[in-house]
Amino acid sequence: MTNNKYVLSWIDEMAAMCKPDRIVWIDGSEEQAEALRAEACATGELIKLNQELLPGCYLHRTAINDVARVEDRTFICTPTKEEAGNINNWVAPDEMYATLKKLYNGSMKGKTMYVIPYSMGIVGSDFAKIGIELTDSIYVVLNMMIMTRVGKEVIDALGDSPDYVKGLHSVADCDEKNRYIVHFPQDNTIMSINSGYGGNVLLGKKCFALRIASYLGRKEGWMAEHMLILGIEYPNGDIKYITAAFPSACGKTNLAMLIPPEIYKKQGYKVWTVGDDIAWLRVNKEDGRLYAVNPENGFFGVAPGTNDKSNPNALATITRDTIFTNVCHDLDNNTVWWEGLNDNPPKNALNWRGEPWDYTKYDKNDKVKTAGAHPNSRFTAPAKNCPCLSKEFYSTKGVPISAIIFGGRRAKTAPLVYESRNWQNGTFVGSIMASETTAAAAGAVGVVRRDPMAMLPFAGYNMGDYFAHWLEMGKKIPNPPKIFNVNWFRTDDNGNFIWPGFGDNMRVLLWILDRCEGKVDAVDSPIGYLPKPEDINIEGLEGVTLDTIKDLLTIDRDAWLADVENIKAFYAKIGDHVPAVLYEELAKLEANLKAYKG
Ligand code: GTP
Ligand code: SPV
Ligand code: MN
Repeated sequence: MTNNKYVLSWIDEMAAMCKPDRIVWIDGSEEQAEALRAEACATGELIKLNQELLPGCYLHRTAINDVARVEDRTFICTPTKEEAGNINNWVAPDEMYATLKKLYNGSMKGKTMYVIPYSMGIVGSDFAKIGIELTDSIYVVLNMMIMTRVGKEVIDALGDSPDYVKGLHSVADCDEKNRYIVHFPQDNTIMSINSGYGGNVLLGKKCFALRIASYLGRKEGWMAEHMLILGIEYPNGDIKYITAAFPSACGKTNLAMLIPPEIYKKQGYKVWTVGDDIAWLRVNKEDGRLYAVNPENGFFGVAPGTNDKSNPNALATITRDTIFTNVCHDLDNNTVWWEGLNDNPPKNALNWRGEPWDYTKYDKNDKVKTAGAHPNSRFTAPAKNCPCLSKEFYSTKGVPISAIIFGGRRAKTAPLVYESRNWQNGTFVGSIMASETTAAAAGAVGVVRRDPMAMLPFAGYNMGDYFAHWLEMGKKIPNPPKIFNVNWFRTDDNGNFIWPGFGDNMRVLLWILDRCEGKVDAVDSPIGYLPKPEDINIEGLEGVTLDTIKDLLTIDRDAWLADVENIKAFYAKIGDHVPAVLYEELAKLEANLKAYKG
């Protein structure tokens, strides 16, 4: 498909190591994809679902030991440890290449090596970057064909340039102990082995579009962030755009596709989705604003909790041409199910492991064992299926960003919303983000950890330098967005969420946009500007009163002071690359809190 000598010699080298029986180029055609689906169904890798109810939809199960990203097996192999920083796992490149070479040796024997040329961003646009993934998994090929732009036009756009990201993936034995997700930023190279799961193997996503891209962004003066992008259309037709960084499984897909509450819908407000997971951001020379594109072409979303009330747009998106991973298989009608879809769990079903499933044994305290669908089960669906997809999704220029929002899952401490004082203070607010861990990564769930800018597992270099890059970018944006922090997840004494969330988050977004326009006042507080409680519109909200909002906006001085100590320890762990101005911001926060009477 190409004469590009850099590409051809690299493929030769990788094939000599992995020893596949054959090499097949993916051209992006529907005929080829259909043949691969048929082959995967024949081997059991995919299950064809009810084509009347779910046209073009398939089910896949990963190995039981392989259901989430593996942060402790993810490495950033820069020449020096200092470049990767203390937060990332690091091994010297030569040593890591040697380790991997042994594991890849013959790992594709008896298999096919698929060559997937793909573009992150619209092929040939200024924002776009090209990658080639080599993989022995049809599941990966079919997912990449949904999540990215794949095929002949990409390799044609590359021409004879060496400027592409090399990605090698092999499922090998799916051996947990030898699972590696490795990045060599200086070599534009990603190597993944012994996994077949999502973020570990769809190399265009977290590996390229965040880890490698964040490294490139620092070098080239732009940003790669774990952010959704959405547009809010006002009744007069104006559309304002927001990006929001929340950690994995903390609500990006849901916010990106939200349906406005009735009171706004009837006035003519609309919400448009540009992206649900990753944003690439550049300064626009003409108006000096920050512009965002979504480099992906599909959604790899969390299935559990998705239903026609929480996210009807997602539900509509996944009714066709979708691959479901690790959900429950309803055998009576050959469809899929997951916890939170509805109150009718299938009676004759297989759980995510493929075993007969008894819904009456479901225990929400032990979901992994007793659930029909794995808590991190997912759908892969084309963006074009989404009923609220923004027409700007197809724009090569991106959308101008009015507000950047950070947010985490905090049962206590963080208020519903607050505004930072300026870009530097906003960078600080992002750097101190914390969230309870979720099932999106292997390990304990529900533990509060600091997750700066939701990038803890995704920054491709030293976290201190990443903060410095944020501060540098601020100096390069003549008209920067305002920066906010939100928390939809405060709970009451019984552990119930206080704020209704989902579509009603629009009420908070509108306050944020009003602040950006200078249309509404705010109250100064030790942590930043808070809304006046009456400025959060609660019209039409059952069970939420002005007192509820007041409660959601309280600052618990002692809890915050405890957080300050935790932040100090976290900054110390990141090490001496943390910019001095962030320590100044931290000192200001501490002084403000100590002086605060509540
Ligand atoms: P990744 O794809 O892992 O990056 O996740 P994400 O940030 O896109 O998260 P997603 O929107 O898929 O939401 C994850 C979980 O949070 C789902 O179970 C949702 O039901 C739940 N969730 C999303 N938004 C809200 C909200 O506003 N309130 C509450 N209480 N739960 C929410
Ligand atoms: C996340 O974990 O943030 C995801 C899913 O979006 S994965 O692609 O597995 O990283
Ligand atoms: Mn994500």
